[in-house]
Amino acid sequence: MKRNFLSIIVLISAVCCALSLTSASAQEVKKAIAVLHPASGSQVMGTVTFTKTDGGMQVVADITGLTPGQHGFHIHEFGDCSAPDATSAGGHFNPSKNPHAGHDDAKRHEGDLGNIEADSSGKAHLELTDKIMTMSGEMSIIGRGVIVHEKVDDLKTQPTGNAGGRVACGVIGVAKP
Ligand SMILES: [Cu+2]
Ligand SMILES: [Zn+2]
Repeated sequence: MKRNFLSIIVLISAVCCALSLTSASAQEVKKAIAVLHPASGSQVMGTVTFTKTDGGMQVVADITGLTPGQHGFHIHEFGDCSAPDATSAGGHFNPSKNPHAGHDDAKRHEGDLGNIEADSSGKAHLELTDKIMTMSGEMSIIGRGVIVHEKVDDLKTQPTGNAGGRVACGVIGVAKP
């Protein structure tokens, strides 16, 4: 008798758990965030948020600790910042196998966000709207890496834009809506 009671309790909690999992996965992801941490001995850190809007993906970045001027800014293939120089994040995220280019070019890596410009105090703020990024399916940016580079991206040298080393790295994760 006691045993039956116990198994009913176990069954009920299993059903509840399964139901809550289903509802969580059915909910569409509309906001993601990457928290950037210093790489290659830099002091560069910050946040990048990605928000799905009717006009496209809104990207907002706030980064500190940069040298003044422009720095290459990309989504890279892997959400792996484990290497001290962040090379573990792989190359630019490029599921469409396009050439490297600028953010506003028709053909570009999905991860090409161009440059972010730091002021004289090393702070950078960037806002842009992107028409091709997605948070679902094979081309999803969730789980990929965000990299800030040491140097300016020239938007044409293949396949990296000649932007030099990696000074910050973060992983794009699901954000609280
Ligand atoms: Cu990059
Ligand atoms: Zn690229």
